[in-house]
Amino acid sequence: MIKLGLGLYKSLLNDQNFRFAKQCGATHIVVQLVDYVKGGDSPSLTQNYLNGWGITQNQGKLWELDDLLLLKKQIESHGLTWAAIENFDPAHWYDILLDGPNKRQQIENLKQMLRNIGKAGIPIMGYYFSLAGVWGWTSGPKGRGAAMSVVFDQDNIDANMPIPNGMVWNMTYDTAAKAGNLAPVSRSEMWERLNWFLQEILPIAEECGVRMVAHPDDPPLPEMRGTARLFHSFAEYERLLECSASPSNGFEFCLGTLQEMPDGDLYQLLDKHAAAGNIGYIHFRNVIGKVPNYREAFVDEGDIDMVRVLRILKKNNYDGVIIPDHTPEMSCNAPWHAGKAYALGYMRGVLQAIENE
Ligand SMILES: [Mn+2]
Repeated sequence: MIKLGLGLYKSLLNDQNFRFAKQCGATHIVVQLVDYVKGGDSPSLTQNYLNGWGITQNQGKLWELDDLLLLKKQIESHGLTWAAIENFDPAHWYDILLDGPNKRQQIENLKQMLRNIGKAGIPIMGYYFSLAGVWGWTSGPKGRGAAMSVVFDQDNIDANMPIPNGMVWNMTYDTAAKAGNLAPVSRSEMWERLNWFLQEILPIAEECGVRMVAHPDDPPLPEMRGTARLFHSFAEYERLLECSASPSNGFEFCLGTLQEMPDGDLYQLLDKHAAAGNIGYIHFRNVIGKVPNYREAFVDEGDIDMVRVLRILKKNNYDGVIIPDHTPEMSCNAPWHAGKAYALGYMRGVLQAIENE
């Protein structure tokens, strides 16, 4: 059975939003513990994030088992299941991404957190191995009915703008960093860093019963801000599986980001990896266009045939979670919630329609 889930940012992890998820028909929650999307109970992706998603000050503050168990209990008190955590805090692993002096300590910290995640019974940890991170979006009333939505238009940004020192993954981790910018980082260097990370982390993940799943690069350009991006095409994304045959190695399969890539047949890619069991969970997002020009769309109006997607998942007996990804924001007092409710209603409707096919 395909499971319907909702992803919640850190500022949304409260009873009201767990009830909201339940009301929308979701059974599973994907939790974000990094405080990067701003706006409290009304978060918005359509702010200007070109100068960063904010400052993180969680260096050395690990996710402790007691805190995870407390949140789990709260989620379960609403009859929901905690399906996954999405994204490490840059404070926890900036030197792993940057190959810096603290990477040894940071990988030991990540391992300790994985042990906590495993003990708490959370089966999946999603991560995004990227230096520039999610960056380069512009936004505006570009969606259907002038809905505020995320746009990528390479002509409107300077994709070569370097990353300032003290920043990685589009978040500041060191406000006192010396002036200057990150030196360029090559593709082979990025693969080396990812491989080191996987070799260290996957054995522990396996031991703890946690699956590590990687999000593709958003936006999927081969390079941004002087740094190579690992997962900008189908072929490069699939290379992740060649790094390790561990059952704990898999995909956080973002339909929107993959559709934005210039190459390949998304349905074939999905069919292949759903059949092989390589997918941890799915970002169910639609989009119009591809790099270098696209806009994120309502789930029913984009280039992806989402009904076909769900039929492919059903055919392969996919029993993981699907969550709406960033949805266009709707004109009302709760733009984020309305966007998610719209997407979840659509997803639930299609799932019911194809259930007995
Ligand atoms: Mn995504």
